[in-house]
Amino acid sequence: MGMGGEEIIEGLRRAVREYDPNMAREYARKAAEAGIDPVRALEEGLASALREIGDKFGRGEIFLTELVAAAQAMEAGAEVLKKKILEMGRAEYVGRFLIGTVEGDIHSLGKGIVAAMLMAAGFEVIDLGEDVPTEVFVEKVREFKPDILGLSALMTTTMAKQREIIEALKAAGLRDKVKVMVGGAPVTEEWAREIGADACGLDANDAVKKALQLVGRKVD
Ligand code: B12
Repeated sequence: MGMGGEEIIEGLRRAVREYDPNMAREYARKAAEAGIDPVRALEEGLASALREIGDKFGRGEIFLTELVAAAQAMEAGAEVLKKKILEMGRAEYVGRFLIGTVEGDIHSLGKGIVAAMLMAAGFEVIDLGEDVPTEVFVEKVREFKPDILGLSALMTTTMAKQREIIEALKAAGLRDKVKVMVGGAPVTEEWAREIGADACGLDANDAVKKALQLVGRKVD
């Protein structure tokens, strides 16, 4: 027999803590082979270690180069696990989801996981990338007519853009034509209500559940 689940999850965490993309890829493959839920491997393995590293960075205990290296390790493992998520999804089409990270913000990992999960749940996902200007979100909503617009913001300083985009949609007469979901580490239910978003996704599972509800699908 191969390794146990907990051992593999710990290996994923270690790969991020040791800034080792090869190890992350290797343990991600092991997780896939062992039939571990890829979302659990992403969240409890890779992302939990990356957030620890983020806290250390926030306290000034490590340098930006180390944060970058940890993110690269996470990304290497996430690539393998996202593929697994997509393989597992065989859902019928449920709607179109336009997603992007707001202007001034280049964080992409969480958005990428949410996008993969939404695809597996049957959404057609159009990813506008990172550092997306408010006007571009408005233009693309007009062009693609998505059912839902998802806005990712990872910093307290860029969260305000989520409000700005909702206001810009109103000014363009588009607000009642699209549902808006917000997400990212600093985003809360309270913030979503305050800025008039339709929902917020606290993690990838929560994001999928609420997105399905917004397009009128039953969720168990
Ligand atoms: C990795 C990381 C980076 C990487 C990003 C790599 C990449 N390609 O994304 C790098 C090293 C490049 C980086 C850069 C910076 N970072 Co940074 N980073 C992080 C870190 C450690 C983890 C973020 C992450 O990927 N988490 C893992 C994923 C899976 O989780 P997630 O992003 O939260 O996403 C989940 C949910 O939030 C939700 N979700 C996310 N998006 C969406 C969208 C929708 C629509 C929905 C529904 C749900 C949803 O679902 C996701 C899946 O579960 C965080 C710490 C933290 N606690 O978040 C700091 C953090 C966000 N960064 C921070 C800072 C300060 C920076 C820099 C300014 C550093 C610098 N001096 O240059 C730059 C910013 C540059 C810029 N202009 O954006 C601060 C922000 C502080 C603040 N003001 O709020 C944090 C909190 C670290 C800290 N404690 O200081 N960073």
